[in-house]
Amino acid sequence: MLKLYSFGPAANSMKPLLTLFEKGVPFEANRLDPAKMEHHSDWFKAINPRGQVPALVDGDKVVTESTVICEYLEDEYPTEVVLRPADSFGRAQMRVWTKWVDEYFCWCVSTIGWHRYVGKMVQNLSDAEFEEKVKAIPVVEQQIKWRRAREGFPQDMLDEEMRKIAYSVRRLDDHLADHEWLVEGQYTLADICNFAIANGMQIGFADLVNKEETPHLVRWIDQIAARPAVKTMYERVELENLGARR
Ligand SMILES: N[C@@H](CCC(=O)N[C@@H](CS)C(=O)NCC(=O)O)C(=O)O
Repeated sequence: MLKLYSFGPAANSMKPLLTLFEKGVPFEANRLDPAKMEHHSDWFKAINPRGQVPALVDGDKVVTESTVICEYLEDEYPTEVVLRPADSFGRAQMRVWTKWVDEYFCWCVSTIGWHRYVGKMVQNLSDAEFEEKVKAIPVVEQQIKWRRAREGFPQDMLDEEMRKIAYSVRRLDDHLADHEWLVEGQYTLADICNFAIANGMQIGFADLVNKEETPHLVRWIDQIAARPAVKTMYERVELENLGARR
């Protein structure tokens, strides 16, 4: 059976999780606890040497990178639920949106998330305890991000990320004003991958994402949140215990 290692239904982890629920492909869910830094433990780095979630294990193969996992599932596990356009132009449009979320939208939202939550997680550690944790992080850029989160991100960096977030939600809202889904006429991986980042912004970024400023974006978020697969995903996770089965 497929095994998915994730932090649960949020951000990059949500992309393959929701894809699996939409497609109805059975899988073993392994939820890692970010507060315990389980993703930097040796057993998990043996699965993904980058020490990041999500990671999909399919027999003796490991697939990483959230959007790549979604495409892999479409290729390897075709079901009657098709999440990719049949034609090349449709797939190209879909990939413009998945590339954009991976390279732009997810990063600005992530930095503000780290500023708000990750910093607090590590501020209570002594310098020695913190350095011990940083030593276990395999990706240098992530070590830098953990340090920045602890020290406090520079204000000009936070301002720039907020500018990018405002631009991103404007771009989504403008497009969704005359499109039901991101790709014309079909719910695709583009919607899943962008929803994974945008969902919750009505609360976390309520001054930017709300019915007055971004009515189309809110309509699209609500429309996806009402899908049976999304409801099942949240119900299932409520029943799971945090901490991965190896
Ligand atoms: N490009 C990767 C990024 C993965 C990523 O940033 N994962 C985050 C969770 S959303 C993570 O593992 N963060 C913990 C860390 O880097 O220490 C993907 O799309 O899968």
